[in-house]
Amino acid sequence: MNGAQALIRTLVDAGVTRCFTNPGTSEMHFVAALDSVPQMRAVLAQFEGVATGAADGYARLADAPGATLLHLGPGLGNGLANLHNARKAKVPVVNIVGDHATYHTQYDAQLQSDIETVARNVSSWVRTSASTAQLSQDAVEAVTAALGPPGQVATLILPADVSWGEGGEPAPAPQRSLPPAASSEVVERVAAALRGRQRAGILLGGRGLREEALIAAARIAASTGTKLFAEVFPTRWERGAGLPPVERLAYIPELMSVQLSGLRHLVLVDTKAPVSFFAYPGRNSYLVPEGCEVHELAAPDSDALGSLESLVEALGASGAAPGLQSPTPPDLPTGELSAEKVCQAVGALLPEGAIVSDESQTSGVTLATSTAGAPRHDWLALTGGAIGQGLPVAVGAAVACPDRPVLALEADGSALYTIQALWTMAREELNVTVVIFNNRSYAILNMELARVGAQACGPEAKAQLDLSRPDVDFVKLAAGFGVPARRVQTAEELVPALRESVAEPGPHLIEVVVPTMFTPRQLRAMPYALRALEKLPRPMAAAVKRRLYP
Ligand SMILES: Cc1ncc(C[n+]2csc(CCOP(=O)(O)OP(=O)(O)O)c2C)c(N)n1
Repeated sequence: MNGAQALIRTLVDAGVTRCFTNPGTSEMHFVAALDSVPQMRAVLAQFEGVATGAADGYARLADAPGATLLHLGPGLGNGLANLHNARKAKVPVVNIVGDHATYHTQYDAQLQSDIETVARNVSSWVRTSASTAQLSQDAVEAVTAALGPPGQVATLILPADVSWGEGGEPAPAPQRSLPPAASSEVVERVAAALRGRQRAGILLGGRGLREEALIAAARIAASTGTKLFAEVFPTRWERGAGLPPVERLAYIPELMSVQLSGLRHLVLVDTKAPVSFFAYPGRNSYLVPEGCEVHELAAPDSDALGSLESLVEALGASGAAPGLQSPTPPDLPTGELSAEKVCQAVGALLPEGAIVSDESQTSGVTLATSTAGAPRHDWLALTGGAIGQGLPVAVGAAVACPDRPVLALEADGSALYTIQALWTMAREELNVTVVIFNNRSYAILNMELARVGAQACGPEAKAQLDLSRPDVDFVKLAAGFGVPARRVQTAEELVPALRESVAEPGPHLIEVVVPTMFTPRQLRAMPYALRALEKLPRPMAAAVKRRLYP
């Protein structure tokens, strides 16, 4: 065996069976070795950001590491934004990054660069493998690091001569370590806080948003009156009819402050205390209300489910019936389409067991409500704020779950960062329905422009946030990548298009040209309205918040 063959065998034995690739010359032995280990399925992406995002999406659904094969420093660099998102998602990803042969680096040839430095920003584990004999053991360590917990990005740099060298030996699979649950002291302290009749909330993130953890949290809520919250951008949130409903924290800090106001205890499960996405002049970054005590029940490196179950026991809540979401899909919309009506149609037609990759940005603000009572589904959010994640994540999710329908809800600007993902969907015949909300604008940045207090802006500034001139034609783009597509203008066109796209195998794209959710006047008024919201008494503010962000 050469190094590459032993490496792929080792990865497969360790449970890494999907590799999203964009190779070059230095990875040719890895590519050649693929046919010798058929259990490794390689999926070609036509841009590294697609490969890295797909590895993330795969890991979210498969609960196993997604792997990538990337070409030296520039290839890894092209994939960084989605590795950043994967790091924030706390999912296991193993990057195999080819490098020049060890004796070649001294010449500083064209593709020579410091790959470890590129890798370090997103990777908790980085190593350049020094020899063919050592390579498989390095791979085992990379997988071990990626698995965590928490899941993380591990980058193994593979010099070409280490890859082609003879004498490679596969290494045995790593032992998975079981994360510890919360200690009895921590559980007792949290139980005492929740028994104390003061307003309390549990903020669930990461693995706290999976079914069993949600059921445990809902028992606690039922027996103590504690409110359940989901973090703003969940990695994988199991939700819909039959599962406990959880209120997701809002992206806009003023709305999040209203959600959290009055809490005296906030219990964290696999997440951080809430902070504002950005800093705004004169505003708090840390959003835990004053006087609220924060308790960490389960840190990301510990067992979220086990910790919640210990808390259930400590509270004597095992017999409490968890509140469950009833099936209440919205009615089908009619007439001329708006973003809100598209969200309504998605909620009305979402099939049982769907996976939703949500990068709909401003057009999707009503999705939380419109899909809350839809049949059970998984929700995958943009975890690290680096846009261009939604389509690649949908690719990875569909590779992990070929029998489940995947919906990628995409804002136009975000979709264009990694639009090549459509080609991988077509080539792999993935069951993905892409819905493009084409508002021909970076609409959210118009809102941010108003919020950061930037001075009244002129045409040059406005042009930076406008995606028209020329209008992007997503139907033609999709056709070019081999994905059947159509543009719809009315609900009567959208409804059958959605039904058919989900029912037919393979990928489909539906483009909907929608007005932006907020008019320029509403945007200008927003900072004042939000400031006024904060000055209202809590019950009134909560009522307004429910109207704005149900
Ligand atoms: C990698 C990266 N580059 C740039 C940004 C800044 N950014 C945030 S939102 C946004 C525009 C989003 O526009 P679109 O996806 O069309 O959604 P809309 O706001 O119109 O709903 C941009 C450019 C980012 N978050 N990540």
